[in-house]
Amino acid sequence: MQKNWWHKATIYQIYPKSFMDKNGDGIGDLKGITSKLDYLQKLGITALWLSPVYDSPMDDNGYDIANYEAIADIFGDMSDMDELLVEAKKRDIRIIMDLVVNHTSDEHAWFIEARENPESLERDFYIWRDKPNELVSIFGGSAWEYDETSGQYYLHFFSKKQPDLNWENPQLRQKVYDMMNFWIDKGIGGFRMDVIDMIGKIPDQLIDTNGPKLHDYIKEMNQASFGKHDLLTVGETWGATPEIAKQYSNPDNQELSMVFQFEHIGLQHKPDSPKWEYEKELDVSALKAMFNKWQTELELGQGWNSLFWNNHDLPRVLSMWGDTGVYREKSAKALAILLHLMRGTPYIYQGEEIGMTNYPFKTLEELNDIESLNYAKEALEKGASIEVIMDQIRQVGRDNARTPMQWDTSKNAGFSISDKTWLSVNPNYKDINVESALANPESIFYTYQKLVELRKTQDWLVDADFELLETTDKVFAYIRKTKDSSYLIAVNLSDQEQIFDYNFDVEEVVISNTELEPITDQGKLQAWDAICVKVK
Ligand code: TEU
Ligand code: CA
Repeated sequence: MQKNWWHKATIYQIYPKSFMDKNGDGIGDLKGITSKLDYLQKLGITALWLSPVYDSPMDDNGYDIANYEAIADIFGDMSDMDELLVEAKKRDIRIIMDLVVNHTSDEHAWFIEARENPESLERDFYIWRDKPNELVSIFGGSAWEYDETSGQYYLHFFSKKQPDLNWENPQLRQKVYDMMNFWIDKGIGGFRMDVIDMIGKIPDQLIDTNGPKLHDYIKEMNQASFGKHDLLTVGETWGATPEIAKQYSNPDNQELSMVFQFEHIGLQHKPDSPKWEYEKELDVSALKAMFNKWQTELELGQGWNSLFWNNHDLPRVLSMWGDTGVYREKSAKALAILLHLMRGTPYIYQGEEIGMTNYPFKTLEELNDIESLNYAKEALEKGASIEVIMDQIRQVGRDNARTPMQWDTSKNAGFSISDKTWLSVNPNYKDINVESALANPESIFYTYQKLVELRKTQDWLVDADFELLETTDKVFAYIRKTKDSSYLIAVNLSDQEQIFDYNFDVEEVVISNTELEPITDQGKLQAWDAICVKVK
């Protein structure tokens, strides 16, 4: 079975607006990222996934692209991008670009032409109808927007400024592949593919995701662009089941390296409800059952998992499922150990490695995210109270993940010298920041550093089977087994002592966030204990 570099990789996601501001305008930029490469090298990560840095009016923070082959002014220019690629390469770090091809910005030249000239080639790059149907936008309201100029409606599954592309059009598809090759020729390490499961939509049949031609398009894309190169490709697929994920990631199918599946993230909200109806407590049994399913179904050679708790669309996992009080450090390490020792490629979202938390938003004025703002407007109109809305946004709003990276204890946490940053810095930055983390050998940072190192050096993390152990509710324990060795991973996902009477003979401690003895002695796990041991 062929193995690729990304089987032993850990990927670090950067949200460019919030990582590091080098020119002092209050917004992160490419030079800022380059200036922090030594830090990232110290963490040890193999590749960076950059959320979009392309030219964009920033209606959805760059997920609305006006020019795929240019850099947004706020981030710098193409020479800054080239410099980042060169400097990253020197440190053995690859750059994964965000590929947003379900839609463009309405300010993209294709859409401008399509709108102004209904006879143009570009008209058919988008989806136009005389009458809207009942499809709704993920950001609220109808998915159809009336265009005065031509008297037709265009489809937009996200904001009005994000018209959906028409993948049925072969010329459009070729233009996308050419653009991908432009980036591949620059020497990038791969693509993260935004809502890729939506490109096969059939609006007239109300099919948004997993349309009948989806996998044909992906195979065609593979052949026409990245297939000939040793790149990492990861699709964002909210509705993927293990069956679907295998279809994408089985190497024989020549589609993608892996996909992001979101089933575990679904536990953050009430079943079959919008994300805003969040769950106060983690259902640990459900979480175990889900991971068990994904870990056993996607066997090596049959498919490959991606492993993540956080991204730029999700609340901070520590605030959601960990402990932001006395057990902040310990619970952050526990969540990391639990996830990173499973089978798949782990992803770290900026700030996760120092235990950053949600932001205490109090008013709508403090927000930037179009999804939260649209939701608040709609909910207020329907009579919801602002207190309830703000509570929901504090728990699950996307801006929680997007506040500036906390580097040190200086002004704006060292993120920017400007008086105002585009989103406020979390007031807890004096306690939670990179400088303090690096100075403390017991910090969360060093647990992540160790996990990244293990991923590179321990073959069993890739090869071993996964077997869930039967334990009490709050304990998540599993065995990774190869033909010559076994590893036990046991984590207490609560702040209460838990029984753990599994009988094991420790050969070696691989990683832990605790002293091992109490566990072996008492058959118990203390609050947020997490261990990985090689067992006889
Ligand atoms: O996200 C896809 C998506 O479906 C999200 O909008 C998701 O439903 C929501 O964030 C949950 O709160 C991708 C990007 O990751 C996101 O940032 C973009 O806004 C979106 O696509 C449109 O490009
Ligand atoms: Ca800047």
